Amino acid sequence: MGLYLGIDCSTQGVKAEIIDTVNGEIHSGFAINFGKDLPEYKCPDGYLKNADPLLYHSDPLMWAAALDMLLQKIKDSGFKLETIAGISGSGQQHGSVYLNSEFKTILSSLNPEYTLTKQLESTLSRRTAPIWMDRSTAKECAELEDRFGNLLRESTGSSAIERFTAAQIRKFAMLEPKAYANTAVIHLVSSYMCSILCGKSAPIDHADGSGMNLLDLNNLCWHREITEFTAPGLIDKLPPCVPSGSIVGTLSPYFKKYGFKENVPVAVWSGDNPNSLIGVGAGTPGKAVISLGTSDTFFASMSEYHTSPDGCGHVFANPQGGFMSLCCFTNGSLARERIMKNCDVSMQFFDHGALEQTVPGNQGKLMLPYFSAESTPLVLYPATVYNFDPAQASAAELCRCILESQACTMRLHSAWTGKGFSHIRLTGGASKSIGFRQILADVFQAEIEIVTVSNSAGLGAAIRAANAIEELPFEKLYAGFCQSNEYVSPNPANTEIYNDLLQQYSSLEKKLK
Ligand code: XUL
Repeated sequence: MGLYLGIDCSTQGVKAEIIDTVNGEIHSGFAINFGKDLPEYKCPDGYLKNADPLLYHSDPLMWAAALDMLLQKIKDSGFKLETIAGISGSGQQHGSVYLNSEFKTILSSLNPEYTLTKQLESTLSRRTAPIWMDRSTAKECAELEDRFGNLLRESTGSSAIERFTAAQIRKFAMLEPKAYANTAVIHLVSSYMCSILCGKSAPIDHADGSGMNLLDLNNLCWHREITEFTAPGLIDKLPPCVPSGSIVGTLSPYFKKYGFKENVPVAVWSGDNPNSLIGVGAGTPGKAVISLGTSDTFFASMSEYHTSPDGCGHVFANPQGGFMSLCCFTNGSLARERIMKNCDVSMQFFDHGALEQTVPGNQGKLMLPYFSAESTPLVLYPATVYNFDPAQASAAELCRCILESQACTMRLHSAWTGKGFSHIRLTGGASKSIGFRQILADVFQAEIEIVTVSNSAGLGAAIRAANAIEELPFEKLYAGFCQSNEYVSPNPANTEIYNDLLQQYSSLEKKLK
């Protein structure tokens, strides 16, 4: 029994959740924001600004710097890191880090007198890391689809997807063959951060590995033909892929300076969505999850393997066993913030005033909220489309419009995952919005359950660590740490209104095609 640390390396920052399996406490609130705390890396929103609207890269050294800063912050808070019995983590999915042959040697002898950044600088064979927001690989996706067609979706759980790692690696290998040849190992954000903690190159877990278009979900091994086609010699540059419950090393002596004891076990890291599935206690089939973060995601544990017919949804290995579905809506909080900014209104108005001044269904006002390229449905170039004149609409109408439109797209594009869920767990920053909770309950005709910890990815990582290291059953950990404390029921008076709105949304979307 003890304390387990879950580190969440997300798009906009790095956070920690610590669970105490003895007394059931959760220690939260340790966070580093890339824009605010590490401005020298020039990633105010977590990525480097680029003139190309399809290109989104970030700086892997910034993630390492944030790890040092986070642990220092925890230590400075007076929390005793020597009490930590095990660690795991969570990374934004799909991002890839390219490292040369020095990586392993340098990791094995990290010097606590220097920062991680200083020591890792020379290990990058590609200075920047493409992240999940990148859409610059349409050509490579077309090549993968031409070569493998349906096999790609049936084997890897997803059609060729721009932000997934296969297309990103293929583009790099084609455009920069020398730098690719100089790459000894390609990590995901999760396995890169895990490697730093363990002081050796760490494996990728099956769940995060599923977001690469390279893992054969039939046998949970890298798919030989797909890796061979993606880039020469790729299979030798990929770390091993292991079950999400694996212990993959012990904490590098470098981290003793923060107060950790020796040989703390480290469980393999995973992606943010698989970790969130665990962090909200939904690792077995029954409940769906909506996570309202930088992107909005809808996911659920699956009772049987089936893929998304429109090619936008994904199947990943589920950290608790079996599979999970996932639909990613890139324009999540980004679109909500844009509307707030355009209307010059505060969060308070967005959530309360706007909804009180308007009626459910908003008299049919809808928009396609593609302020940046969208993953579901695939829209490569930003395009906001309204079925009314936004210049004539009030701020209240525009605010209701974005929330109802986002709920409609989530409902329509998640239909393939299962036959309607009667309970949906809500997590992420915007889950605090009372108004959005009711709209989601009404549009999905489901009971919405709000979980207490909003950083479900970090919590999921801590729970996975406790499960892997202490062998505590997931059900027991869910009962202790993943309770929901608020519930919102659908309002039957709105059923018809939202059924109509869903049809109207679907017609509007067809017009864009
Ligand atoms: C999922 C996806 C995002 C990232 C960042 O496919 O691209 O949700 O994991 O959170």
